Amino acid sequence: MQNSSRLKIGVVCYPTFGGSGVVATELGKALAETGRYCVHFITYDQPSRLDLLSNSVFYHKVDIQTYPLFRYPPYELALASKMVNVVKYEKLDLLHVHYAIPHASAAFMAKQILASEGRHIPVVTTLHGTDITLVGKDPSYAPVVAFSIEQSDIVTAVSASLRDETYDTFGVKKEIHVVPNFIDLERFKKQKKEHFKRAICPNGEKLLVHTSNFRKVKRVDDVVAVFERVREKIPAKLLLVGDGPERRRLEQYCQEKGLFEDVRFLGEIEAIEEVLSVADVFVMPSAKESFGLAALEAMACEVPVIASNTGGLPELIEQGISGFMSQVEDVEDMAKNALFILDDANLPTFKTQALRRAKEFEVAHILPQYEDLYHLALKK
Ligand code: GMT
Repeated sequence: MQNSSRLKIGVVCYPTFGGSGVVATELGKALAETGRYCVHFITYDQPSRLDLLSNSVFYHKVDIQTYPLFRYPPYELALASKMVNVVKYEKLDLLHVHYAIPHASAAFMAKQILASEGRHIPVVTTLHGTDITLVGKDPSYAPVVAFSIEQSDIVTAVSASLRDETYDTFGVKKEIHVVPNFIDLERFKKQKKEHFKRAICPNGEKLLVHTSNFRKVKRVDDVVAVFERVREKIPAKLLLVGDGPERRRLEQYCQEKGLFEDVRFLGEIEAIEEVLSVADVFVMPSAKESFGLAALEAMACEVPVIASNTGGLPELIEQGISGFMSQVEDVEDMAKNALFILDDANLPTFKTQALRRAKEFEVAHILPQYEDLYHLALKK
């Protein structure tokens, strides 16, 4: 298909490691791969998973001018100006912004500026979680978040739980479409990594894995608490992947508790599927989780999940089938369930079920849902 006949989508997201940026980047890449879209990423840095630029994937950097007068450089204004510029010069058909703060409000401003010049640009906003459940509901942002949700042409949320929380928190009337997170099963699949497994678990220990950005909401302490209880009963190791504010304190805790032989902190890893390929159980005890993309990535690599019963996790994990969920903080129950899964008599079935469930979220099933919504937005 000629570039001129492809739909041109501007994608705005946070480029850092983190669920919303990953979803936005993978969605953009998948859209471009269909041959029906040109995708223009508009961000302050090249998104971490945007490794491939082609004649249908482009990256536009938001330039932020600082000035000694500014204590806080006005990023939202720079972003809105960049959106205006890219829409005009790349002749975009639609903007898809991921994360309400500040992307949806910047998109509103860009839309108004373009309208004043006689150019209409529909805006699709995807809500991911922390933009609503943690940061967005704070009174210092809430009126702007509510307004920009109402003003978007189409709004999506990554789970029914997040949709309902958005209605409850902001009282918005706008229809919110649920489009769950998705997975590329070509990339996320169990790989043969026996040598890696032997290096970590030389005596056939069971391997628990957690990946996150180590923010408080992830409750990484509970991961370690679950692991300690599991290790009391069976030989086990724990891999903690990622980095963030809680990491240093936890590393210290593991040193003090003499856990350092069995708990390894791997930091940020690009090829996360290689680590997941050797895992037996994935642990996600978050206080809040609007969907739980990291759990889906684990399941696609045949890893059952021990999680908290919060947010959108019950929409992903089937209790007692592809994993188990417990009340937030209930590390005793999580450890009991982990031991049940790790029993050799149960583990193979849980692994099979985790993969079966993950297949329901394959990108090929979810992409058309976004495409239908784009076409709806274009009619507005
Ligand atoms: O929680 C994270 O690790 C990052 C966070 C974000 O804001 O990027 O992820 C949120 O969006 C993901 C993609 O839609 C969801 O899978 C995560 O569940 C969600 N995180 C929370 O709700 C805490």
